Amino acid sequence: MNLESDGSGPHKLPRIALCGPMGIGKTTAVRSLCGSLMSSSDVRNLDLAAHSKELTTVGTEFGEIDLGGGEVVQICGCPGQERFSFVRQWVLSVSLGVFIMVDMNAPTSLGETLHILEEIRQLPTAPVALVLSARPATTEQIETFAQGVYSAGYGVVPVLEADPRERAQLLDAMGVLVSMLSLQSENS
Ligand SMILES: Nc1nc2c(ncn2[C@@H]2O[C@H](COP(=O)(O)OP(=O)(O)OP(=O)(O)O)[C@@H](O)[C@H]2O)c(=O)[nH]1
Ligand SMILES: [Mg+2]
Repeated sequence: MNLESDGSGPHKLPRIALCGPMGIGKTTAVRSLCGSLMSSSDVRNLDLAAHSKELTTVGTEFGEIDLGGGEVVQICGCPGQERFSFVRQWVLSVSLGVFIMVDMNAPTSLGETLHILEEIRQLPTAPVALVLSARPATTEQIETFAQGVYSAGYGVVPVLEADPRERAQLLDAMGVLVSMLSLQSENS
């Protein structure tokens, strides 16, 4: 497997972005995957109306993981608050792949996902996108969600399930994304 980097990372590593709403577990996932090998940009959360958690991400956070066979990727967590959407848009523009993390139980999840897919579609070089169902969801919920994405005109976007606290589940999802990227680079 040989992923082509877009050359924009500090070490020219292929970059994979995590985005999704406040509190879905982006920082948690970067920490699960990268442990202490990460830079964080969390500060005290002053928007307790949006989410009651203590900390929130206001910049970007970066970590690295070795997927084996010498394949190292950079993971980049975005801030979830919509006032930092410009940060997300920048991260998406310099990433090869993106996980859109969602809670299928939230009524806003489809709209938020379509919004991010539209941002991705507007980019000159769009990253490969996958949806990560980050909270327990039924098969029916996942199918309805995937159908909603398809009906909105964004094609077949794979929906995978992973708990942001579970490294093994995240690595499985990462493996699927890396396979998709490899296929894309073979076909281009
Ligand atoms: N129940 C549950 N809680 C989770 C899960 N993943 C993360 N959490 C908790 O949810 C909270 C939010 O986690 P963060 O990782 O800070 O969320 P974030 O997406 O980075 O949020 P912002 O940076 O504010 O956009 C933390 O207290 C986590 O412990 C999960 O899968 N299930
Ligand atoms: Mg965060």
